[in-house]
Amino acid sequence: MYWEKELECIDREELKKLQWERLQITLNRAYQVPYYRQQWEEAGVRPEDIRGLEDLPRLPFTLKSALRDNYPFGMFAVPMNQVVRLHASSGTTGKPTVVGYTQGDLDIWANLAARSLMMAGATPNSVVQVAYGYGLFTGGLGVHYGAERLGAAVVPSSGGNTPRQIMLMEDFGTEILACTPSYALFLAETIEQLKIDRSRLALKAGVFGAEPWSNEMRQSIEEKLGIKAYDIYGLSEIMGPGVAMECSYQTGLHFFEDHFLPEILDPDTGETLPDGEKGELVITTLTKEALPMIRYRTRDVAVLHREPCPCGRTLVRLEKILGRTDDMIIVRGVNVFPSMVESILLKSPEVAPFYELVVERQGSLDTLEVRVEVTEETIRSAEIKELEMIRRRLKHDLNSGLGISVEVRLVEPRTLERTEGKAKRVIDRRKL
Ligand code: DLL
Repeated sequence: MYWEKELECIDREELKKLQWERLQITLNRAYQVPYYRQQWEEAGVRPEDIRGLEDLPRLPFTLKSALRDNYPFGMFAVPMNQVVRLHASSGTTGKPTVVGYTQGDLDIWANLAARSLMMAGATPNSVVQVAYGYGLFTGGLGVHYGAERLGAAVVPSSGGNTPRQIMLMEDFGTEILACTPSYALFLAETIEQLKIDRSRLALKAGVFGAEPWSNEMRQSIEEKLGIKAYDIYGLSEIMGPGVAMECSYQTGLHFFEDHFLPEILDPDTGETLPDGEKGELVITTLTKEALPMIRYRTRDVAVLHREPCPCGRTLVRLEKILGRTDDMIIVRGVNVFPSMVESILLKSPEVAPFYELVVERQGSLDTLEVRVEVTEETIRSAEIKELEMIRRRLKHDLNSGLGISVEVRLVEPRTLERTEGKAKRVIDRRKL
Protein backbone atom coordinates (compact mmCIF):
# COMPACT_ATOMS: atom_id res chain seq x y z
CA MET A 1 0.00 0.00 0.00
CA TYR A 2 1.14 3.49 -0.82
CA TRP A 3 0.56 6.70 1.07
CA GLU A 4 1.32 8.95 -1.92
CA LYS A 5 1.46 6.65 -4.93
CA GLU A 6 1.98 9.42 -7.49
CA LEU A 7 5.16 10.49 -5.73
CA GLU A 8 6.45 7.13 -4.52
CA CYS A 9 6.10 5.64 -8.01
CA ILE A 10 6.89 8.80 -9.95
CA ASP A 11 8.41 8.55 -13.41
CA ARG A 12 12.16 9.29 -13.04
CA GLU A 13 12.12 12.08 -15.63
CA GLU A 14 9.21 13.72 -13.84
CA LEU A 15 11.08 13.33 -10.59
CA LYS A 16 14.13 15.12 -11.98
CA LYS A 17 11.95 18.02 -13.06
CA LEU A 18 10.36 18.21 -9.64
CA GLN A 19 13.75 18.03 -7.93
CA TRP A 20 15.15 20.78 -10.11
CA GLU A 21 12.21 23.09 -9.41
CA ARG A 22 12.54 22.47 -5.72
CA LEU A 23 16.32 22.79 -5.69
CA GLN A 24 16.17 26.29 -7.20
CA ILE A 25 13.78 27.45 -4.48
CA THR A 26 15.98 25.84 -1.83
CA LEU A 27 19.18 27.44 -3.12
CA ASN A 28 17.60 30.90 -3.18
CA ARG A 29 16.38 30.32 0.33
CA ALA A 30 19.77 29.12 1.55
CA TYR A 31 21.48 32.12 -0.06
CA GLN A 32 19.68 34.32 2.47
CA VAL A 33 21.62 32.59 5.26
CA PRO A 34 24.88 34.47 5.90
CA TYR A 35 26.76 31.19 6.41
CA TYR A 36 25.86 29.81 2.98
CA ARG A 37 26.33 33.15 1.25
CA GLN A 38 29.83 33.43 2.62
CA GLN A 39 30.74 29.82 1.81
CA TRP A 40 29.51 30.11 -1.74
CA GLU A 41 31.16 33.47 -2.29
CA GLU A 42 34.43 31.95 -1.15
CA ALA A 43 33.92 29.13 -3.61
CA GLY A 44 33.03 31.66 -6.31
CA VAL A 45 29.56 30.25 -6.98
CA ARG A 46 26.20 32.01 -6.99
CA PRO A 47 22.79 30.33 -7.00
CA GLU A 48 22.28 31.28 -10.68
CA ASP A 49 25.47 29.40 -11.61
CA ILE A 50 23.67 26.18 -10.75
CA ARG A 51 21.80 25.55 -13.99
CA GLY A 52 20.69 22.00 -13.39
CA LEU A 53 20.87 19.15 -10.91
CA GLU A 54 24.21 18.12 -12.39
CA ASP A 55 25.77 21.42 -11.22
CA LEU A 56 25.09 20.71 -7.56
CA PRO A 57 28.62 19.34 -6.94
CA ARG A 58 29.93 22.85 -7.60
CA LEU A 59 28.59 23.93 -4.22
CA PRO A 60 30.64 23.37 -1.07
CA PHE A 61 29.68 20.71 1.48
CA THR A 62 28.03 21.56 4.77
CA LEU A 63 29.50 19.91 7.86
CA LYS A 64 27.95 19.34 11.24
CA SER A 65 30.36 21.94 12.59
CA ALA A 66 28.47 24.63 10.62
CA LEU A 67 25.48 24.04 12.89
CA ARG A 68 27.65 24.12 15.98
CA ASP A 69 29.49 27.26 14.91
CA ASN A 70 26.18 29.00 14.26
CA TYR A 71 24.56 27.79 17.48
CA PRO A 72 21.69 27.98 18.16
CA PHE A 73 19.69 29.54 15.29
CA GLY A 74 22.30 31.01 12.95
CA MET A 75 21.61 28.55 10.11
CA PHE A 76 17.87 29.24 10.02
CA ALA A 77 16.56 30.68 6.77
CA VAL A 78 13.33 32.09 8.19
CA PRO A 79 12.62 34.61 10.98
CA MET A 80 11.87 33.08 14.37
CA ASN A 81 8.18 33.96 14.14
CA GLN A 82 7.91 31.29 11.45
CA VAL A 83 9.71 28.63 13.47
CA VAL A 84 7.22 26.49 15.37
CA ARG A 85 9.38 23.61 16.64
CA LEU A 86 12.94 23.06 17.76
CA HIS A 87 14.76 19.76 18.19
CA ALA A 88 18.35 19.07 19.09
CA SER A 89 20.72 16.16 18.99
CA SER A 90 22.82 15.62 22.04
CA GLY A 91 26.41 16.08 21.05
CA THR A 92 28.80 13.95 23.06
CA THR A 93 30.72 17.10 23.91
CA GLY A 94 29.68 20.71 24.26
CA LYS A 95 26.57 22.28 22.80
CA PRO A 96 23.92 20.27 21.00
CA THR A 97 23.08 20.65 17.32
CA VAL A 98 19.85 22.63 17.05
CA VAL A 99 17.34 22.25 14.23
CA GLY A 100 14.15 24.20 13.52
CA TYR A 101 10.93 23.63 11.59
CA THR A 102 8.22 25.83 10.09
CA GLN A 103 4.60 24.68 10.07
CA GLY A 104 5.18 23.66 6.45
CA ASP A 105 8.23 21.57 7.44
CA LEU A 106 6.23 19.78 10.13
CA ASP A 107 3.47 19.10 7.65
CA ILE A 108 5.87 17.45 5.18
CA TRP A 109 7.58 15.52 7.98
CA ALA A 110 4.25 14.12 9.20
CA ASN A 111 3.48 13.08 5.63
CA LEU A 112 6.81 11.34 5.16
CA ALA A 113 6.54 9.59 8.51
CA ALA A 114 3.03 8.46 7.51
CA ARG A 115 4.46 7.22 4.19
CA SER A 116 7.08 5.27 6.13
CA LEU A 117 4.61 3.71 8.53
CA MET A 118 2.36 2.65 5.69
CA MET A 119 5.35 0.95 4.04
CA ALA A 120 5.60 -1.16 7.19
CA GLY A 121 1.93 -2.11 6.88
CA ALA A 122 0.34 0.41 9.25
CA THR A 123 -3.23 1.45 8.41
CA PRO A 124 -5.79 3.79 10.02
CA ASN A 125 -6.93 0.75 12.01
CA SER A 126 -3.53 0.09 13.54
CA VAL A 127 -2.43 0.78 17.07
CA VAL A 128 1.09 2.22 16.84
CA GLN A 129 3.22 2.29 19.97
CA VAL A 130 5.96 4.89 19.80
CA ALA A 131 8.72 3.88 22.18
CA TYR A 132 11.31 6.23 20.71
CA GLY A 133 12.25 8.95 23.17
CA TYR A 134 10.00 12.03 23.11
CA GLY A 135 11.64 15.37 23.59
CA LEU A 136 14.53 17.03 21.84
CA PHE A 137 15.28 13.74 20.02
CA THR A 138 13.33 13.61 16.75
CA GLY A 139 12.36 9.93 17.03
CA GLY A 140 9.32 10.16 19.31
CA LEU A 141 7.50 13.20 17.96
CA GLY A 142 8.54 12.46 14.38
CA VAL A 143 6.94 9.02 14.25
CA HIS A 144 4.08 10.21 16.48
CA TYR A 145 2.80 12.83 14.04
CA GLY A 146 3.23 10.42 11.15
CA ALA A 147 1.05 7.84 12.86
CA GLU A 148 -1.58 10.48 13.63
CA ARG A 149 -1.47 11.73 10.04
CA LEU A 150 -2.09 8.18 8.90
CA GLY A 151 -5.10 7.98 11.17
CA ALA A 152 -3.70 5.22 13.35
CA ALA A 153 -4.18 5.20 17.12
CA VAL A 154 -0.91 6.33 18.68
CA VAL A 155 0.37 5.14 22.04
CA PRO A 156 3.00 7.75 22.94
CA SER A 157 4.75 5.56 25.48
CA SER A 158 8.23 7.05 24.84
CA GLY A 159 11.28 5.07 25.96
CA GLY A 160 11.68 3.35 29.30
CA ASN A 161 9.57 1.59 31.90
CA THR A 162 9.82 -1.63 29.98
CA PRO A 163 7.29 -3.77 31.91
CA ARG A 164 4.69 -1.04 31.45
CA GLN A 165 5.44 -0.88 27.71
CA ILE A 166 4.63 -4.56 27.53
CA MET A 167 1.43 -4.16 29.54
CA LEU A 168 0.30 -1.42 27.12
CA MET A 169 1.18 -3.59 24.15
CA GLU A 170 -0.89 -6.39 25.53
CA ASP A 171 -3.89 -4.36 26.71
CA PHE A 172 -4.10 -1.95 23.76
CA GLY A 173 -3.42 -4.52 21.07
CA THR A 174 -0.36 -2.73 19.67
CA GLU A 175 0.34 -3.90 16.12
CA ILE A 176 3.20 -1.65 15.15
CA LEU A 177 6.10 -0.99 17.48
CA ALA A 178 8.45 1.91 16.80
CA CYS A 179 11.75 2.09 18.72
CA THR A 180 15.47 1.51 18.29
CA PRO A 181 16.40 -2.06 17.32
CA SER A 182 18.40 -2.41 20.52
CA TYR A 183 15.39 -1.43 22.60
CA ALA A 184 13.25 -3.89 20.63
CA LEU A 185 15.63 -6.63 21.77
CA PHE A 186 15.43 -5.47 25.35
CA LEU A 187 11.62 -5.53 25.12
CA ALA A 188 11.76 -9.05 23.66
CA GLU A 189 14.04 -10.18 26.46
CA THR A 190 11.73 -8.70 29.09
CA ILE A 191 8.68 -10.35 27.52
CA GLU A 192 10.51 -13.66 27.84
CA GLN A 193 11.56 -12.96 31.40
CA LEU A 194 8.04 -11.99 32.46
CA LYS A 195 6.86 -15.24 30.85
CA ILE A 196 4.28 -13.41 28.80
CA ASP A 197 2.63 -15.61 26.22
CA ARG A 198 3.49 -14.01 22.89
CA SER A 199 0.15 -15.07 21.42
CA ARG A 200 -1.48 -12.50 23.71
CA LEU A 201 0.29 -9.75 21.78
CA ALA A 202 -1.05 -8.43 18.47
CA LEU A 203 2.35 -7.20 17.26
CA LYS A 204 2.85 -7.46 13.51
CA ALA A 205 5.66 -5.16 12.55
CA GLY A 206 8.40 -2.97 13.93
CA VAL A 207 9.69 0.35 12.60
CA PHE A 208 13.24 0.33 13.85
CA GLY A 209 16.02 2.82 13.26
CA ALA A 210 18.16 5.61 14.72
CA GLU A 211 21.19 3.29 14.90
CA PRO A 212 22.90 0.75 12.67
CA TRP A 213 21.68 -2.83 12.88
CA SER A 214 22.61 -5.84 10.80
CA ASN A 215 20.37 -8.26 8.92
CA GLU A 216 21.34 -10.88 11.50
CA MET A 217 20.01 -8.57 14.20
CA ARG A 218 16.83 -8.18 12.16
CA GLN A 219 16.39 -11.93 12.06
CA SER A 220 16.94 -12.19 15.78
CA ILE A 221 14.32 -9.50 16.55
CA GLU A 222 11.85 -11.02 14.10
CA GLU A 223 12.16 -14.44 15.72
CA LYS A 224 11.97 -13.19 19.28
CA LEU A 225 8.99 -10.88 18.72
CA GLY A 226 7.28 -12.83 15.95
CA ILE A 227 7.06 -9.76 13.71
CA LYS A 228 8.45 -8.31 10.50
CA ALA A 229 11.15 -5.76 11.30
CA TYR A 230 11.52 -2.72 9.01
CA ASP A 231 14.42 -0.32 8.85
CA ILE A 232 13.73 3.44 8.97
CA TYR A 233 16.45 6.03 8.44
CA GLY A 234 16.68 9.69 9.21
CA LEU A 235 18.70 12.35 10.97
CA SER A 236 17.71 15.50 12.76
CA GLU A 237 19.86 17.83 10.64
CA ILE A 238 17.86 16.78 7.58
CA MET A 239 14.45 16.28 9.26
CA GLY A 240 14.22 13.25 11.56
CA PRO A 241 12.84 9.74 10.99
CA GLY A 242 11.38 9.34 7.50
CA VAL A 243 14.23 10.26 5.14
CA ALA A 244 14.36 6.68 3.81
CA MET A 245 12.35 3.57 4.59
CA GLU A 246 12.20 -0.10 3.65
CA CYS A 247 9.27 -1.55 1.75
CA SER A 248 8.07 -5.09 2.34
CA TYR A 249 10.64 -6.49 -0.15
CA GLN A 250 13.40 -5.24 2.14
CA THR A 251 15.97 -4.78 -0.58
CA GLY A 252 17.21 -1.45 0.71
CA LEU A 253 15.56 1.70 2.03
CA HIS A 254 13.65 3.83 -0.48
CA PHE A 255 15.16 7.27 -0.23
CA PHE A 256 12.50 9.96 -0.32
CA GLU A 257 13.99 11.75 -3.29
CA ASP A 258 11.03 14.04 -3.82
CA HIS A 259 12.24 15.87 -0.68
CA PHE A 260 15.91 14.94 -0.32
CA LEU A 261 18.66 14.58 -2.89
CA PRO A 262 21.28 11.94 -2.06
CA GLU A 263 24.89 11.74 -3.24
CA ILE A 264 27.56 9.23 -2.31
CA LEU A 265 30.97 10.68 -1.72
CA ASP A 266 34.46 9.31 -1.48
CA PRO A 267 35.24 10.76 1.95
CA ASP A 268 38.95 10.98 1.19
CA THR A 269 38.89 12.68 -2.20
CA GLY A 270 35.54 14.50 -2.02
CA GLU A 271 34.60 12.97 -5.41
CA THR A 272 31.04 11.82 -6.08
CA LEU A 273 30.86 8.03 -6.44
CA PRO A 274 28.64 6.15 -8.89
CA ASP A 275 25.69 3.99 -7.81
CA GLY A 276 26.67 0.73 -6.21
CA GLU A 277 29.82 2.10 -4.59
CA LYS A 278 30.25 2.51 -0.88
CA GLY A 279 30.88 5.97 0.51
CA GLU A 280 29.61 8.77 2.71
CA LEU A 281 26.01 9.79 2.23
CA VAL A 282 25.57 13.49 1.42
CA ILE A 283 22.07 14.98 1.45
CA THR A 284 20.56 18.17 0.05
CA THR A 285 17.08 19.05 1.26
CA LEU A 286 14.61 20.11 -1.44
CA THR A 287 11.65 21.41 0.54
CA LYS A 288 12.91 22.38 3.99
CA GLU A 289 12.04 25.97 4.84
CA ALA A 290 13.47 26.72 8.28
CA LEU A 291 16.73 24.85 7.84
CA PRO A 292 17.69 24.14 4.25
CA MET A 293 20.72 21.85 4.12
CA ILE A 294 22.96 21.97 1.10
CA ARG A 295 25.22 18.96 0.51
CA TYR A 296 25.18 17.96 4.16
CA ARG A 297 27.82 15.36 5.02
CA THR A 298 25.99 12.82 7.15
CA ARG A 299 29.08 10.71 8.00
CA ASP A 300 26.91 7.66 7.38
CA VAL A 301 28.45 5.01 5.18
CA ALA A 302 26.03 3.86 2.52
CA VAL A 303 25.51 2.52 -1.01
CA LEU A 304 22.78 3.57 -3.48
CA HIS A 305 21.00 1.27 -5.94
CA ARG A 306 18.72 2.34 -8.72
CA GLU A 307 17.41 -0.95 -10.16
CA PRO A 308 13.59 -1.14 -10.10
CA CYS A 309 12.03 -2.54 -6.94
CA PRO A 310 9.25 -5.15 -7.16
CA CYS A 311 7.09 -2.88 -4.94
CA GLY A 312 6.69 -0.44 -7.83
CA ARG A 313 8.36 2.48 -6.09
CA THR A 314 10.84 4.25 -8.33
CA LEU A 315 12.73 5.98 -5.53
CA VAL A 316 16.41 5.08 -5.27
CA ARG A 317 17.33 2.58 -2.57
CA LEU A 318 19.87 2.96 0.18
CA GLU A 319 21.54 -0.24 1.32
CA LYS A 320 21.27 -0.83 5.04
CA ILE A 321 23.62 1.71 6.64
CA LEU A 322 26.89 0.09 7.67
CA GLY A 323 27.60 2.68 10.36
CA ARG A 324 28.93 6.16 10.94
CA THR A 325 32.46 7.09 10.07
CA ASP A 326 32.65 8.37 13.68
CA ASP A 327 31.88 4.89 15.03
CA MET A 328 34.28 3.17 12.71
CA ILE A 329 37.30 2.05 14.63
CA ILE A 330 40.62 1.70 12.96
CA VAL A 331 42.56 -1.10 14.55
CA ARG A 332 46.03 -1.57 13.19
CA GLY A 333 45.01 0.09 9.97
CA VAL A 334 41.88 -1.98 9.41
CA ASN A 335 38.47 -0.29 9.40
CA VAL A 336 35.95 -2.02 11.63
CA PHE A 337 32.29 -1.08 11.99
CA PRO A 338 30.40 -2.50 14.99
CA SER A 339 27.73 -3.75 12.55
CA MET A 340 30.33 -6.02 10.90
CA VAL A 341 31.14 -7.57 14.27
CA GLU A 342 27.40 -7.92 14.96
CA SER A 343 26.80 -9.82 11.70
CA ILE A 344 29.53 -12.30 12.48
CA LEU A 345 28.59 -12.84 16.14
CA LEU A 346 24.91 -13.37 15.49
CA LYS A 347 25.56 -16.23 13.11
CA SER A 348 26.31 -18.26 16.25
CA PRO A 349 23.20 -19.40 18.09
CA GLU A 350 25.12 -19.76 21.38
CA VAL A 351 25.43 -16.02 21.85
CA ALA A 352 22.77 -13.37 22.49
CA PRO A 353 22.51 -10.13 20.46
CA PHE A 354 24.13 -8.06 23.20
CA TYR A 355 27.75 -7.11 22.61
CA GLU A 356 30.31 -4.34 22.89
CA LEU A 357 33.69 -3.52 21.43
CA VAL A 358 36.52 -2.38 23.68
CA VAL A 359 39.52 -0.78 22.01
CA GLU A 360 42.70 -0.27 23.96
CA ARG A 361 46.25 0.68 23.26
CA GLN A 362 49.02 -1.49 24.62
CA GLY A 363 52.30 0.25 23.96
CA SER A 364 51.95 1.36 20.37
CA LEU A 365 49.60 -1.48 19.45
CA ASP A 366 45.81 -1.21 19.34
CA THR A 367 43.82 -4.14 20.63
CA LEU A 368 40.17 -4.96 20.11
CA GLU A 369 38.21 -7.05 22.55
CA VAL A 370 34.70 -8.14 21.66
CA ARG A 371 32.48 -8.85 24.64
CA VAL A 372 29.36 -10.81 23.95
CA GLU A 373 26.71 -12.37 26.15
CA VAL A 374 26.03 -16.06 25.86
CA THR A 375 22.39 -17.17 25.90
CA GLU A 376 20.70 -18.62 29.01
CA GLU A 377 20.47 -21.88 27.13
CA THR A 378 24.23 -21.95 26.55
CA ILE A 379 24.94 -21.27 30.21
CA ARG A 380 22.57 -24.03 31.25
CA SER A 381 23.87 -26.67 28.92
CA ALA A 382 27.50 -25.94 28.07
CA GLU A 383 30.47 -27.17 30.07
CA ILE A 384 33.44 -24.89 30.59
CA LYS A 385 35.31 -26.77 27.90
CA GLU A 386 32.50 -26.14 25.42
CA LEU A 387 32.36 -22.45 26.32
CA GLU A 388 36.04 -22.22 25.52
CA MET A 389 35.38 -23.89 22.19
CA ILE A 390 32.62 -21.40 21.40
CA ARG A 391 34.94 -18.55 22.33
CA ARG A 392 37.69 -19.86 20.10
CA ARG A 393 35.35 -20.39 17.21
CA LEU A 394 33.99 -16.82 17.51
CA LYS A 395 37.53 -15.50 17.69
CA HIS A 396 38.42 -17.42 14.56
CA ASP A 397 35.30 -16.17 12.72
CA LEU A 398 35.98 -12.57 13.72
CA ASN A 399 39.67 -12.78 12.86
CA SER A 400 38.97 -14.05 9.39
CA GLY A 401 35.86 -11.92 8.83
CA LEU A 402 37.47 -8.64 9.90
CA GLY A 403 41.03 -9.34 8.85
CA ILE A 404 42.56 -8.47 12.22
CA SER A 405 43.26 -10.36 15.39
CA VAL A 406 40.52 -9.89 17.97
CA GLU A 407 40.12 -11.07 21.55
CA VAL A 408 36.72 -12.46 22.50
CA ARG A 409 35.28 -12.50 25.99
CA LEU A 410 32.06 -14.37 26.67
CA VAL A 411 30.03 -12.77 29.44
CA GLU A 412 27.01 -13.97 31.37
CA PRO A 413 23.48 -13.21 30.20
CA ARG A 414 22.17 -9.75 31.10
CA THR A 415 25.49 -8.31 32.18
CA LEU A 416 26.02 -5.76 29.41
CA GLU A 417 24.15 -2.50 29.60
CA ARG A 418 20.62 -2.39 28.11
CA THR A 419 19.40 0.74 26.41
CA GLU A 420 16.11 2.51 25.81
CA GLY A 421 17.56 4.57 23.00
CA LYS A 422 20.64 4.23 20.87
CA ALA A 423 23.04 1.50 21.94
CA LYS A 424 26.63 2.43 22.67
CA ARG A 425 28.70 -0.30 21.06
CA VAL A 426 32.23 1.02 21.26
CA ILE A 427 34.28 1.74 24.34
CA ASP A 428 37.42 3.39 23.10
CA ARG A 429 39.95 3.57 25.89
CA ARG A 430 42.62 4.94 23.58
CA LYS A 431 41.25 8.45 23.96
CA LEU A 432 41.38 8.45 27.73
O1 DLL B 1 18.20 9.10 14.94
C1 DLL B 1 16.40 10.09 13.69
C2 DLL B 1 15.66 8.81 13.72
C3 DLL B 1 14.78 8.54 14.74
C4 DLL B 1 15.81 7.90 12.69
C5 DLL B 1 14.08 7.36 14.75
C6 DLL B 1 15.09 6.72 12.69
C7 DLL B 1 14.24 6.45 13.71
P1 DLL B 1 19.72 11.69 15.08
O2 DLL B 1 19.60 11.49 16.54
O3 DLL B 1 20.04 13.03 14.54
O4 DLL B 1 18.36 11.31 14.38
O5 DLL B 1 20.76 10.61 14.57
C8 DLL B 1 20.99 10.45 13.20
O6 DLL B 1 21.49 8.09 13.47
O7 DLL B 1 23.13 9.99 10.94
C9 DLL B 1 22.74 7.66 11.55
O8 DLL B 1 24.10 7.64 11.92
C10 DLL B 1 21.91 7.03 12.64
N1 DLL B 1 20.74 6.37 12.06
C11 DLL B 1 19.48 6.81 11.99
N2 DLL B 1 18.69 5.87 11.42
C12 DLL B 1 19.49 4.81 11.11
C13 DLL B 1 19.28 3.55 10.49
C14 DLL B 1 17.73 10.09 14.40
N3 DLL B 1 18.09 3.15 10.09
C15 DLL B 1 21.99 9.35 12.96
N4 DLL B 1 20.37 2.75 10.32
C16 DLL B 1 22.22 9.08 11.50
C17 DLL B 1 21.59 3.14 10.70
C18 DLL B 1 20.81 5.15 11.50
N5 DLL B 1 21.84 4.30 11.31
